[in-house]
Amino acid sequence: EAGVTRPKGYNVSFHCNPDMEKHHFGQTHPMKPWRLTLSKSLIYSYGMSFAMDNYISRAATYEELASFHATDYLDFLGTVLPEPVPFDVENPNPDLKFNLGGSDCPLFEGLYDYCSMSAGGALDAARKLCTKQSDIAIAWGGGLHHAKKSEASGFCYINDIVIAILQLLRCYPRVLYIDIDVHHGDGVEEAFFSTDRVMTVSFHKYDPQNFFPGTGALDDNGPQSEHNPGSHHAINVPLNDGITDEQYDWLFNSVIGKCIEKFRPSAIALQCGADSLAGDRLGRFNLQVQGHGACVDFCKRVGIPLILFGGGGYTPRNVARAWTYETSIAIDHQDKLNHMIPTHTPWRDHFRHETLFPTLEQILGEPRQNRNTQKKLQDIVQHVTEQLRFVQA
Ligand code: ZLV
Ligand code: CA
Ligand code: ZN
Repeated sequence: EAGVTRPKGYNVSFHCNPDMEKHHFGQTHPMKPWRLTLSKSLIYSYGMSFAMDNYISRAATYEELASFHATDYLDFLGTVLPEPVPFDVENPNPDLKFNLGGSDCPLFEGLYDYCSMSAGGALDAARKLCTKQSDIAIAWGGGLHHAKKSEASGFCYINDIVIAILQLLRCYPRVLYIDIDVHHGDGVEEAFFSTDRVMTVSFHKYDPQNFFPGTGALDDNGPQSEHNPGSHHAINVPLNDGITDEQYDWLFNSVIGKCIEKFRPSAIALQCGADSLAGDRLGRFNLQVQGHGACVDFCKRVGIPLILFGGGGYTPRNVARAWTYETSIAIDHQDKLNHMIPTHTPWRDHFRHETLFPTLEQILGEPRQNRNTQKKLQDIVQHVTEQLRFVQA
């Protein structure tokens, strides 16, 4: 395609599975797997596939899922049928087995396939970094950071991130996990509580009574003991509504800059949940595509292997804009984007009523009042600096 040349700098691989995108959580559920189709359609319409290695990912095997998950959980996940849990007047809040079948984590047709395809893409991406065939590997179908060893949580059933990081640990001594989804990355944090080979950092809206999952306070740094090598390796950045690009950029640079200096990671895993964008159906922040993408750009500039995951994101057109912009950063085409005209209007004319072609940079939604003071942000950086005194690479 004219105008698209292979960048000299980085080898980028793109991992997706169109079969994953066909699944439905249910009419009213905010998680829409077709946002992946919309994102891909926008990415391809800019010709970006010509600057990357494109792979249809396979489904992860049972054994691969079992590298993190308990087998009784996997066995149940593989056999449950998408029957609605019958309503029982005697017991209106049934104890769900493995938290499966409620309104956050419904049972739907093909659930096990959906989960294993999400994990398969993440795992394929990690393997490309291990073999050094890619410098940056993209798995927008992954990023399901709430899933626990034996429990589904917050729209997540299988923790593809944990599985992919376990793969990275086979060939890299230390992995820095960064989570810019608006929710706390609790499942990934907990999985690596007891190792000093993974440092986890989550930026999120924190309001324990009113915002899911309610964990991730500034001083939540995991189990602290002299016998736990993982002590001080869980970092949390709790935020209030309405944080702006400028504040987020300053915080991200300060916090991640210090983490890299102290921890000296050999690879970075970045969860790019797009629900931290302004206008997100479930989100609370005021980030624009530029501010969200600046995190990807920062991580890329570190110059070590980088895996990009998707995650949350509940206003599909904004999700597609962010992940398209971030794909362009990976392939070093972000400066050209403004001058490029996509070859077709994406799938189902989802953008058509906005403009003839989607403007990547103008996202939908009213800004929220910013409730983050500069003082609070400085306190966060101060606390992180103190935590990192205990860390050595
Ligand atoms: O973006 O849900 O608040 C990664 C991710 O981080 C809750 N869940 C739990 C705690 C009590 N429940 C409420 C149950 C609600 C069930 C259905 C919704 C339906 C319509 C609109 C919004 C929600 C909803 N659910 C909003 N927030 C929740 C959270 C889970 C958030 C998961 C974020 C996942 C993919
Ligand atoms: Ca987060
Ligand atoms: Zn989220």
